[in-house]
Amino acid sequence: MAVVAFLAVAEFGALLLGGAGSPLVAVGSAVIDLAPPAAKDLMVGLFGTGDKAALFVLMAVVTAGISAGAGVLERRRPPFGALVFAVGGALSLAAVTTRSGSGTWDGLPSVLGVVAAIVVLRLLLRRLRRWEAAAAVPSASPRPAATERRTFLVWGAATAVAAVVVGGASRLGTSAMQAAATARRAIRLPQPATTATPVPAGASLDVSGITPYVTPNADFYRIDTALRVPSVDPAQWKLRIHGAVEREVELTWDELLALPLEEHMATLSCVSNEVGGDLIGNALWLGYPIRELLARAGVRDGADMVLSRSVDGFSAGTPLDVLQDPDTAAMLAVGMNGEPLPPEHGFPVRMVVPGLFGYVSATKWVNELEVTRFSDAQGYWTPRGWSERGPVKLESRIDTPRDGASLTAGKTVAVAGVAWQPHHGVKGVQVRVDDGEWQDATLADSASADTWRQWVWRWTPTAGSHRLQVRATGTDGQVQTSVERPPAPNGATGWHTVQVSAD
Ligand SMILES: Nc1nc2c(c(=O)[nH]1)N[C@H]1C(S)=C(S)[C@@H](COP(=O)(O)O)O[C@H]1N2
Ligand SMILES: [Mo]
Repeated sequence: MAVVAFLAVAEFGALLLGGAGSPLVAVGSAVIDLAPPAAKDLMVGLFGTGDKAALFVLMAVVTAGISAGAGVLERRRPPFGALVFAVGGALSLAAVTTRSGSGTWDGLPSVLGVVAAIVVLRLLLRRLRRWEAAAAVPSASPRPAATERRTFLVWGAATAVAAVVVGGASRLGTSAMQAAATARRAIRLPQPATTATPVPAGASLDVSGITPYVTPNADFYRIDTALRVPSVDPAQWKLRIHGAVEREVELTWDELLALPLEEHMATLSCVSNEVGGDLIGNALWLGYPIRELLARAGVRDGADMVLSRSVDGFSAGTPLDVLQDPDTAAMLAVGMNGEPLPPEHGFPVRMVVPGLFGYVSATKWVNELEVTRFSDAQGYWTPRGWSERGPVKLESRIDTPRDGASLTAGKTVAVAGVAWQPHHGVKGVQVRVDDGEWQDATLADSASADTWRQWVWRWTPTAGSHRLQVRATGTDGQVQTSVERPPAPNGATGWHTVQVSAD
């Protein structure tokens, strides 16, 4: 058994040795691309924004298991164990070379990795056989069994350590990542030509445990299919606008920054957000209106969608009318809360479209806008079981007290949270206890109808266990539905409910 475990570590390490870590990243990405929506939902649901780490752990366990199996197989029936690695290598090669933006040499690590794995496997098995022979028939070996065993274990440990060190070092970073990081630090964003409405003092309620009105960048949720954050050097960045246009437009980073930029505060949320979930955040964006760029290109009749693409192959299909609407601040954003976009939020340039879920609008690391039609093209998630269109739904959330909280009977507490329907805005929030009458909460101010609003309702619980529920009303009079729906295919609905007790 120790032998099996040993082979597992050594072989897994040998696979890692395959250079820039690309086999793992590519296979993981292929898994993400091929996975059914239910699987994606499950991973995001179970692990939230830690879904990528979980995927890697899962892959490591599966790889270790297969490697151990291959070791045993190679021992019993060579060369079938080696063949397992060859097949694994071929799959990895396929995953790497079919990723968008892959170059000619990107397959090399997979090939080298497999060769390394097979060499290590053979070497270790030879050592293992010598040990076994020495143990079975002492005279068959020039050295005693204990020495052979030690040699085998030392070889095993040495290859494992070497593999982990090489694999780890090669994952630390490539020159492209360094270039993008250096460029980001050097950037001084221009002053906006049009500044956002200042955040009113009344937008933030003084309630402990409530979500802050503006989400700090470090706390902003991150959702994307990129296992490795794409590193884009702004000096190399270009946006191409093409498709059903009068003239193709190309825009460089310097040209974009020289345009009159606008600032706008908007809440961004993910279609995968569960009722009560935290895949939503509010930020001050700095960027240039997409409608101006579309006007520059001259949209031809018949188009109804813009397919935006990112450097890593993700795409989103956004309704053309939303992007052209002069009252919607759909922008090509370069700044987030006064800083250049953080790498994981799309540096150097992303889209932000108030009122639409991220998967149909918020393309990060964007480099292409194709003017087209919904009947001719699809965004990344549409063939994977998500709706073609994704307007954000009217929702509200209780931030405090938390589900399961123990309160003191007779002591007044703040029941508080946020409510949103970006682009329309929320005009009322109500709370009820144990299916009683709906009670009006106090709404905080907001900087625009594109952001969420905080709300609070003071409550003095009686002894016992209680159920708190919240619902919001939109500025259009729509009342948040009680119908419970899952995130797929176009966003969860239902009332957020928390259970608390008081004594
Ligand atoms: N390139 C790229 N952009 C993307 C995605 C992606 O997978 N790749 N995911 C989208 C989704 S589903 C959401 S909800 C938002 C999330 O943006 P954030 O990570 O900055 O919060 O980005 C959108 N833009
Ligand atoms: Mo999303």
